[in-house]
Amino acid sequence: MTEREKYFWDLTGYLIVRGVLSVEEIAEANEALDYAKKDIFQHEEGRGDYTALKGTAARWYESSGLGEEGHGLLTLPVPYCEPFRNMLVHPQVVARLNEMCGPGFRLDHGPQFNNAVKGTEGLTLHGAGDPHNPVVAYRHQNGAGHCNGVTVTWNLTDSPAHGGGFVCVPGSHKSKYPMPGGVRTCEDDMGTVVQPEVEAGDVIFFMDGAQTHGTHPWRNDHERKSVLYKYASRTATRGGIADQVAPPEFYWDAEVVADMSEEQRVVMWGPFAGGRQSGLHLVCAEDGTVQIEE
Ligand SMILES: O=C(O)CCC(=O)C(=O)O
Repeated sequence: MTEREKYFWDLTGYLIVRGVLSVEEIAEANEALDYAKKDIFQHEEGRGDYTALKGTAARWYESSGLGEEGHGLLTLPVPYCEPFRNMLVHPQVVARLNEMCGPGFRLDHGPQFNNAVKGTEGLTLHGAGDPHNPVVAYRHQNGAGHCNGVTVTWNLTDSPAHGGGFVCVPGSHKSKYPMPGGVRTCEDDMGTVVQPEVEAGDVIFFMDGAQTHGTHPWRNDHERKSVLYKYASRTATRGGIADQVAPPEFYWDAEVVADMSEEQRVVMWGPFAGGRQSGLHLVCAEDGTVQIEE
């Protein structure tokens, strides 16, 4: 990662690396996506009520390989899985993730295939520590930055200016104040929202969760084909099977937690960030007792 890249990444919360894939590699990946598209999930109804993001229902393909489906872009039949396995540990990604979220980074979930046709709706903006979320926050100390959650987007078709697709609010990973509603819905974005112009073969890194980001409706005649890899630093958990291994009886031997109080059990959950029980935590009440809060 060059000094210029570090500057841009730290300042804005995202980074574009141009021309990572060759014409042949782009063609191979697109062929594999055309194969995978038979399993594309099409929402029945559009999600958004917001004029600025309205469109036909979103189309995507979630493919962690760890989820209930048990399949994904990484487990497509050979040779279709190969482009996505190569992207997973591509040298251009490894070099930068070692700086961005530290040695030992790992794939937390994905890769997710974001597919859109002309008129496909957008996605409301999210992230930016709103509310503050240490699991994916950005921080820096002693000359180095660190972000627990980094998404790497491989663009396999062009996203021209004003054509929609990935958008973000540069600098929002350091914002001290809540995101105004008009920014979230893009109806009054105060000029803060940027849709980076990218070409097939370009890669976008962004601070997923730390930076405000989302999707503008797709306005291009050609399809959008983006594949998103959701990385995390070694000890951060966001998705995957973390919620399945986190319950106290699983994470510890059952007899260790068998006779514990509910409060004691709360601290015996293994680490994970999303899902049903993630909000449970302990607080000290004014009367000095320890209580459970959601
Ligand atoms: O690439 C995009 O359209 C944005 C994806 C997004 O919002 C996300 O991955 O959380």
